[in-house]
Amino acid sequence: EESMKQLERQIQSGTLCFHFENLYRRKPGLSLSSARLPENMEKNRYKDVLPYDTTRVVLRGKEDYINASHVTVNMSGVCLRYVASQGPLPQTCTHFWQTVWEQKSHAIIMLTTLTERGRTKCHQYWPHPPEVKDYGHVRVKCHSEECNLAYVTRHFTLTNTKLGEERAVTHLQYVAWPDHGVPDDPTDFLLFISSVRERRKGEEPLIVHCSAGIGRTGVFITMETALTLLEERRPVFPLDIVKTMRDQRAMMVQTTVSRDKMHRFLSKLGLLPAVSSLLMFSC
Ligand code: PTR
Ligand code: PTR
Repeated sequence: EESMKQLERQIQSGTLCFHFENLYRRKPGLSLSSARLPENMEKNRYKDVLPYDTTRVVLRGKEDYINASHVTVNMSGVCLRYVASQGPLPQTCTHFWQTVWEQKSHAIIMLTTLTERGRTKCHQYWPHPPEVKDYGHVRVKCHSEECNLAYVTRHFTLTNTKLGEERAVTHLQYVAWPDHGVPDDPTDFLLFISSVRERRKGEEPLIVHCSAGIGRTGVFITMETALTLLEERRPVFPLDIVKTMRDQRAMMVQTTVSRDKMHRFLSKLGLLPAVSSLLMFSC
């Protein structure tokens, strides 16, 4: 395919990286005023990673703020919906579960471990099985926890104690993403993405988070989008995906890996140069 060849040429020549470095990290002209309200500052894990007012997730009720953004990728006939969020803090777990409930999500995709190199990256916002815990009006029961090498699958039942309604939610936590790096084994990561894709049903957004909700979350969304486009035999333009995301949440996708590492991915994956090229984006 012509577009694949073009993409490969852009990788080889370094122009893809060059254009990536020159993309704006934040869309000019968009305000961040809710995130900056004094009462909301303590709800932000990193004070330099804030949602735009236009795309932030607005909670029902008086306290309407969470550091999370609606991200919709709509290109070449493919439309995927996400909520990109920071890793919950102790004081924001309730808001996080309220988001899961109100957005009617079936799945939460977690791309970080709770600590990395002794530093906290995310609060444990769910109960251990078989415990039940209330987060505001959302009661969370964790039924099971199964691990394989790269990820953990958990099954939750959510009960809205105000409405008396129940819903099943799957938690998929990728645990093999090294700090300051890219997944070492691209096949692992691709497997994880396909197991996520199997859980998509209907229009409801997936909740995706890492620590800040920009680096690894951005890579995940890029990859799922690319795989879906490839399956539909549509061309993949990775930088268009990154730009679309940054128009909805600033700084999505953080850095690129060296060309060496990319070549290792290319040879490992063989048939999927377009996909592996996307793995060059890391956090
Ligand atoms: N100020 C933080 C830093 O760069 O140290 C913000 C930050 C933290 C940015 C983590 C990205 C991070 O990665 P991710 O979005 O994948 O959790
Ligand atoms: N994505 C970052 C970058 O290279 O810009 C790398 C990074 C990752 C920076 C995690 C900071 C991170 O968090 P912390 O400093 O809290 O470990």
